[in-house]
Amino acid sequence: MSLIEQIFYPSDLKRLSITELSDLAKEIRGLIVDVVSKNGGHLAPSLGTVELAIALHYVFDSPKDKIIWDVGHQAYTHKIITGRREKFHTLRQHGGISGFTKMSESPHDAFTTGHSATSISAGLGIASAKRLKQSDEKIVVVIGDGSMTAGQAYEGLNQTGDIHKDLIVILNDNEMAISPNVGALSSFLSRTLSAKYLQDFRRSMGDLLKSLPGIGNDIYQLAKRSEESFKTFVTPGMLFEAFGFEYFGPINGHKLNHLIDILNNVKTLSEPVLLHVRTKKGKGYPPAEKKPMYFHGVGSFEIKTGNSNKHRNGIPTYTEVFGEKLVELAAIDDKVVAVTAAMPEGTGLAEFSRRFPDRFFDVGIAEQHGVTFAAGLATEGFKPVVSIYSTFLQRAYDQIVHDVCIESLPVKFAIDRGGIVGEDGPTHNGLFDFSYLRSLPNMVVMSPKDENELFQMLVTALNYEDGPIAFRYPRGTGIGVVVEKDVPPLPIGKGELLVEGDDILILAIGPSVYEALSAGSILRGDGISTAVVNCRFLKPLDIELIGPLVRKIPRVITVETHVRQGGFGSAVLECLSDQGITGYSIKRIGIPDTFVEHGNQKLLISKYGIDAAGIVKAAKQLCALST
Ligand SMILES: Cc1ncc(C[n+]2csc(CCOP(=O)(O)OP(=O)(O)O)c2C)c(N)n1
Repeated sequence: MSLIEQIFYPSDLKRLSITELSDLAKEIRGLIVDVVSKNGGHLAPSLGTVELAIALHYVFDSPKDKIIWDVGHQAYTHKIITGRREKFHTLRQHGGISGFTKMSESPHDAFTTGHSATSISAGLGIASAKRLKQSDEKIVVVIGDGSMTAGQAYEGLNQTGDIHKDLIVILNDNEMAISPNVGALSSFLSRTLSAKYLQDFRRSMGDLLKSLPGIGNDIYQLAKRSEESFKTFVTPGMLFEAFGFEYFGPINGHKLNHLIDILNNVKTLSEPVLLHVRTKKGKGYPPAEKKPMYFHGVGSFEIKTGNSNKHRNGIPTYTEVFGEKLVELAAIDDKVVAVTAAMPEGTGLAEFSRRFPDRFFDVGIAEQHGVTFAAGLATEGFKPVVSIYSTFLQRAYDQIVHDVCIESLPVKFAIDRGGIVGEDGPTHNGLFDFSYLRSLPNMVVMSPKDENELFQMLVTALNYEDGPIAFRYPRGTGIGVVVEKDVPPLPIGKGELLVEGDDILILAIGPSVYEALSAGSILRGDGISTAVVNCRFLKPLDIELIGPLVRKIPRVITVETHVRQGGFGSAVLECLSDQGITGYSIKRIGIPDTFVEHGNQKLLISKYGIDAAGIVKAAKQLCALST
């Protein structure tokens, strides 16, 4: 029997020798590669933490001791050795194992994660609660160097040092976020080599000074004091020591015996500890070691070559269209600048960064800072395009309100991954942006029905100088329409009546427009005359178009890939009410008051009835109600 088959829970690990644990690490890597090659997932991050996860569960006693994985995308080994090996083949599938740590999935998942840099705050909260309860469990947090670029990490460190709780923070340093890590901190962390030279130098200087007769020891003490202050300028420990942490490392995160020894040591300490561990992203699977960025989060692939299994149908993704067109527009307008928060590839800005390095800003995993930074650029007459996924922009809400909207600064928000994203699940779905943006004074909000309209909205945004403007588009490929070479800006606040009809009025926005068009054809086939409107603008809503249509066709359906509360349907209701329009019946199609679980994007859209079939069903119910 293989070793992995003998491991159900962490207690099973504790019976193995170090050599057996190393063999187990190999088997675990095999399982991870096998499952991710079929289901897709965060391969490179999880391959980098195999030994770390084994060592942590070998030394600590989960779930009594708490292990918190920041983001949670690197926790596949943790899942495999905490009771989920047999279900691991369902990773990221609907009803299967989540791709992130999730409290409702296992008592070993001490905190639900998905967004970066929450782990220290959560860990400190748990540690503080444990001490109030006078219990002595250990709390361990694992956070990547990429996530250490996020401000929240420092808010957590700051309080930990201040209240001096015995929290163990493990810095998993692989010099990468999704792309190579950015910022002053990342170069600071990699100064280990100079620190090592310094240590050697210090040792030989000390020996020399102490050997001087008479004054040698005094000079040595003096030198040691000044060297201490010098040391702090060059070692990565400086920062964490300043926060009140005891710093250890850096150590090799793939050497199980070292990891286990040092974890056993730090376990005995009762103060804040930062253990700096060096790991290799993609470790053990050559294609991922070679291309850690590609294998950070990957779709299904062929194990032998690492090549993607996805057969592209030639239709570009929304992200690709956005990235390509932004480059074209930036080439003719040098005021266009782009801002991303550690996701140049994911947001389609990689080519922009190569073509216009001076006008490209990767701020790190710092969405809040990125938005205020863009506001600063806008005050100087630039046209900042802030491209952030819908779910991560939630982080920067106050900055949008306070730093952008109050002064109506012309910042352009390109909001990718709006709607249901699929396998990444509830932490990553972009289902709240309509409601959080449309409530803000001065903000214009658009959502394109297809990739050509995305281009039109980008042009509209770059031409709009009166204030902030946002356009929100989904994950995945476009509809397959031709993307024109040149388009004029859209008139602000104007929708379009796509199909006339008499019995049912479908008001849609974003990619739901095509579902509405398909539903319209089906309904017409059933003798129900259906009008379809592409609203385009959530704010301002085109009441001049919608009002008379509702009066004429008082059976209304609104469709959106967004929660129903506060979204597009709500905007329509509010608008009709404000106009004093009554006497209509309405069905709002969208996500009910729930978090949407992980699973295939199409499957979930259909599950929640946001597709043509769901619209047809709602239309027939409306017709039945009013006949
Ligand atoms: C707030 C937020 N912004 C962006 C992301 C997208 N994201 C997921 S992992 C990641 C990089 C994290 O780097 P690091 O912490 O070093 O972990 P690694 O993947 O290198 O193990 C990013 C930017 C996120 N999860 N949360």
